Amino acid sequence: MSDVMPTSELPSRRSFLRTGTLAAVALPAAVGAITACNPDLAARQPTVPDDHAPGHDAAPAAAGPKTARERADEMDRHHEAGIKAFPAKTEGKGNQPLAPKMVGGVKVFELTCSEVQWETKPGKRVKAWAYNGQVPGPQIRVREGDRVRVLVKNELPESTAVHFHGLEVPNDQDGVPFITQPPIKPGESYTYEFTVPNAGSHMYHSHHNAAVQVGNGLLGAFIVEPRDRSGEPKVDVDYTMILNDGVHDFTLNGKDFPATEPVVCKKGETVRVRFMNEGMMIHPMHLHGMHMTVIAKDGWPQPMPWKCDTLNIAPGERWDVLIKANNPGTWAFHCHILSHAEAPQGMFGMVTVLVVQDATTA
Ligand SMILES: [Cu+2]
Repeated sequence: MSDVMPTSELPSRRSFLRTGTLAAVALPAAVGAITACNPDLAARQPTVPDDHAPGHDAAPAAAGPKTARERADEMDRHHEAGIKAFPAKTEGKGNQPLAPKMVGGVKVFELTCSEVQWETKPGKRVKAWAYNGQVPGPQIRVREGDRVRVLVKNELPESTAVHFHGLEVPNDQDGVPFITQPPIKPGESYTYEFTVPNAGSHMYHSHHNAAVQVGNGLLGAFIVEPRDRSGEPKVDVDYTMILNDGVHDFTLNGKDFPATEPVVCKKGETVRVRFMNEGMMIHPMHLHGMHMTVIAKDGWPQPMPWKCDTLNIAPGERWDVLIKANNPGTWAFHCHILSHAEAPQGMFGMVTVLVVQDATTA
C-alpha cells in the first residue's frame, strides 16, 4: 500500500536541517535578493536619500521620529528574518503515516483523542486536541476495497465522534452523533468498521462540536488508493497539504510559517499535491513559477484535467493537482488571501515554498 507515499511524502524539513540544502542551495535566489537590498544599515543611513519624507535629513537619526527609510529597513529586517528562519524547526509533526495492525485480514487503526500542547511556530505553543498526539492526525492510507477498522479512544474532556469525510460508507459508520451513533463520551471508546468504498483524497475529522474540535486539531487525511491503478498518474513526490484556520491561526499541516514544510523535488519530476481544507474559510492556494494541473476534486477524477496557478480550496474540499517541476528555483507557494500569509512583520501562516532543484544544486 505504501509504494507511492513514503519516500516522497517526507523529503522534509529534517533532511533540510541535515544537509543545509535550503539555506545553502535552495533559497539563494530569495534570500540573496533580500540581503542584496539590505546591506549594513548604519553604513548607508547618512547618505541614502529618503524619497518618502523630503526634508527629514535635517533630523538626527538617533532622536525624534523614525524616517521612512528607517521604518522600511526595520520592516524589511522582520521579513528577512522570517525567510531566513524557514523552515523553522518545531516540536511535533503531524500527518505521519499510521501503520495498521492486520487482524484477520482487517486493517486496524487506533486513534486516541487527547489534549496536547502543539508548537505551531518556534516558541508558540497552543492547546490542541489531537489524534495520537499529532496535528493533523496521522495519515491513514488504504486501498479501495480494504476492510478497515478504526478504534477511537476519547481522552478529551468532552464527547466526540469521527466522520470519514468523502467516504461513501454505510450509514451507521458515518460518525454523526444522534444521526448515526451516540457520541463517544469522555473515557469511552468506539469502533468503526467498513469496507473502503471509493478511492481518492479524503479526510477524517470530528463531527461533534466540530467548529471547536476540528479547529483544535481533530482532523487528518484518509487517502484511498484505487484498486485499479492504471489511471493513476506517475509521480515522484506525493504531498498532502492540509489547510486549517481555527484557534491555531492559519496553518499548513498544523504549522505556521516559518515552521511550515517546503515541498521539494528535482527538476523534471512530477509533484502531486493533495490539498485538503479542514478550516472554515476559503483559501486560494497560489504557486509561483509553474502551473498546476487539476486532476481530481473530492477524490473524483476530473473529466478533463485543467490548468491553473491559483486554486481555491473551500472548506471540506479536496483538490488533487500535478505540478511538472520544470522551472528550477525556490518558489513561493501560499494562500492568496494575503491576510492569511503576510503582515508588516513578515510572512506568516499559509506560506511555504516549492523547491525545484536542478542538477547543480541537487
Ligand atoms: Cu487563506
